[in-house]
Amino acid sequence: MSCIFCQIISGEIPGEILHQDDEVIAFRDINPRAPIHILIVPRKHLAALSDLTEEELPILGKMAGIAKKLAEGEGISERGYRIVVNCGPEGGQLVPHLHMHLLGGRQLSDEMG
Ligand code: DGP
Repeated sequence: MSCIFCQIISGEIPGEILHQDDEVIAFRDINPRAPIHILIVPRKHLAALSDLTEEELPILGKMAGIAKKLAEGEGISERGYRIVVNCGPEGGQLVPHLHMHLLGGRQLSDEMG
């Protein structure tokens, strides 16, 4: 199994896990770009947003709901935060396993790219 996120999901390599259920797990990013930087990841190996079928799309809503709850738990709901899904090479996706970034805890740049 070579996918780094699949290895974290299986427990083969450690991650600071903040949420897990039957479909999704969330853990802190190893290279945080903000004081709070959490990755929300489906357990199923889905490569990228562009690969999702119509049937798989609802996982994104579930991931966003978990991001919302994690932001509440981290105490950044009022201040605000950003969720980001990078897709493919030009989208800056380095890990080919669908994931959502939750970033917050500082004023984020208004640059979107
Ligand atoms: P992206 O560029 O959207 O594919 O972001 C991938 C993120 O994954 C990046 O911010 C760093 C993070 N990451 C890579 N390897 C590991 C790891 O082994 N553990 C954790 N916790 N995060 C990782």
